[in-house]
Order: sequence, then structure tokens, then C-alpha cells
Amino acid sequence: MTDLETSIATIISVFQKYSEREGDKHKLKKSELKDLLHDELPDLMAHVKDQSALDNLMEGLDADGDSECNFQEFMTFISVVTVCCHEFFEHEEE
Ligand SMILES: [Ca+2]
Ligand SMILES: [Ca+2]
Repeated sequence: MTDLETSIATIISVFQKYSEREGDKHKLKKSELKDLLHDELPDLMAHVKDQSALDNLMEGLDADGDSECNFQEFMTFISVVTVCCHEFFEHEEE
């Protein structure tokens, strides 16, 4: 696989690793999302200091309002994080 194909497959497998733990296997409930963020994005989570910030993040992600994070909602989040990282590195080069 190419680097990009590997990256896509990795994102899908990380989502599934957490979404399959409890309840709906295709969605992240709040505790699953929390574990995913803490384990997979520790640097980002260092900036999310308290529970209310995490609740706000979860609510912001939950486009369809079912209190769970489906893959599409997860991808929206990953896109935002990735674009922010890209902007950061763009400014680093200047
Ligand atoms: Ca689940
Ligand atoms: Ca949702």
C-alpha cells in the first residue's frame, strides 16, 4: 500500500478498535471517544484540561445529535485536527 492508503486504513482501524468496545460497534460512545483521544492523541488532550471541555468537544462533533460519534463525525474531527496541524507546520517553515 502507498503511504496515503496506509494512513486511511490506519484511521479506519483506530476508529474500529475503540468503537467495537461497547454498545453500537460502529459508533463511539462518550467513554470510547474519551479513551481514543487520550490514547491516540495525547498531545492534543494535554490542551483539553477538564471534563466540560471534553463534553463541549463531544457535543460539537455530534452533528446528528445521537450522543455518539459515528465514523463520519469522527472524520470531520480528524479533518479539523489535520488541517490545524498542517497550518502549524506551514507557519513553522516561514
Ligand atoms: Ca461503541
Ligand atoms: Ca452522532
